[in-house]
Amino acid sequence: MSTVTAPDTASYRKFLPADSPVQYLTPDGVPTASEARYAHPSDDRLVEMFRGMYLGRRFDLQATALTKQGRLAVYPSSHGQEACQISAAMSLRPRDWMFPTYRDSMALAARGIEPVEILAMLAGDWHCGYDPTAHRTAPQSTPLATQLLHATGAAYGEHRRGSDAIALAFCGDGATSEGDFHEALNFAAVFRAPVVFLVQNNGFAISVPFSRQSVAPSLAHKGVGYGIGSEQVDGNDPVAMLAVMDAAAEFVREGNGPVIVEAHTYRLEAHTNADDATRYRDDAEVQEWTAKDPLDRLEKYLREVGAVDDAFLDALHEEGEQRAADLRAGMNVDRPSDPLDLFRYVFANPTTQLREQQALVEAELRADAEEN
Ligand SMILES: Cc1ncc(C[n+]2csc(CCOP(=O)(O)OP(=O)(O)O)c2C)c(N)n1
Repeated sequence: MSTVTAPDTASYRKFLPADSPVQYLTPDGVPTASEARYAHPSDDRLVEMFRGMYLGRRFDLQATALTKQGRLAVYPSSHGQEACQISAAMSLRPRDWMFPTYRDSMALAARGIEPVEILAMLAGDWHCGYDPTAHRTAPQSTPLATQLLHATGAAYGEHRRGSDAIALAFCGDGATSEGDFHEALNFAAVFRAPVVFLVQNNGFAISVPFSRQSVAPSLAHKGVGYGIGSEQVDGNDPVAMLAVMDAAAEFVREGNGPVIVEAHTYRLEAHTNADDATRYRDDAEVQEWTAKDPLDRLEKYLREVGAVDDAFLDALHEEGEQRAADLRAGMNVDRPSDPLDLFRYVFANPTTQLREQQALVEAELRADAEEN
């Protein structure tokens, strides 16, 4: 018995990448004349998005500060990538799956995961901090592009079980040079796994600029070669991002196979707090992208259409500060940790080396306890 149907080439032709990134708002927040390609999101939905972006940025700022206070080992900021992450989270229903990378903490927050839990792994815990099954959200993946294969497998499994759940997987521009990226896209294409692949092209893979990553017309065009739906979008334009992500999720849900979306955005901060970005890029470039801030852009639009006002923004500011204070308090509580957990939960029958290492740690812990 085969569950594989022949690709419907007509369906993915409806979702071929535009010549230039889809844009609904100029950097000044003014609607562009073009684009009836995807349905314009309602103002209510855009207000919800603005809220997620605003709170996401406050969370990001607080997490960066926590690295300086020694409460987080490392934090990869997504300052500037709010529109990409919040639109992605909003395009999913609770029963859909999300497969994030280390940089997608804002998307996790928008999915309703507790901020303290999101930061558990980055604070040095051995586990991801939250229940991946309950939240239908995989642990944040650090090995580049591996999560794309997991997402493809999970989505294909859902499809075979007859469920209508889809998966959304994030990756960066650098990850598209990994073999796993190609394997995931090709498998998903051939077996019509319901996955949305969102590539946040933020210009850099640590210090490697995008020009050393690909010479394709766009990363979205790679999808054409796999025979899947593909689109490129201005990743700092919240309206365009939500329009495209909603359409991509819908297209996938309708059984048309996977979609790849490339979001053109920019990483405004260094790769992580351990990186010095001034060694490989000019401040002028950072300033140029700061002027394309997705939050400013959406705020201008929403004020113009009368969907938000000072009272709304003041209340949101208060809420952001309260959440930041709660996060600081939560991160200042020492987590219970047992070093022997390192040896549990991995192998049913641990290897000889692991048993030896466990005995060493146990001896060290006993010695410590006797000393104190
Ligand atoms: C398989 C693998 N190779 C190398 C690394 C080291 N590494 C960590 S982040 C990174 C850059 C990734 O860049 P990109 O995919 O563009 O994502 P971004 O960090 O910009 O969000 C590299 C090479 C890794 N984590 N995994």
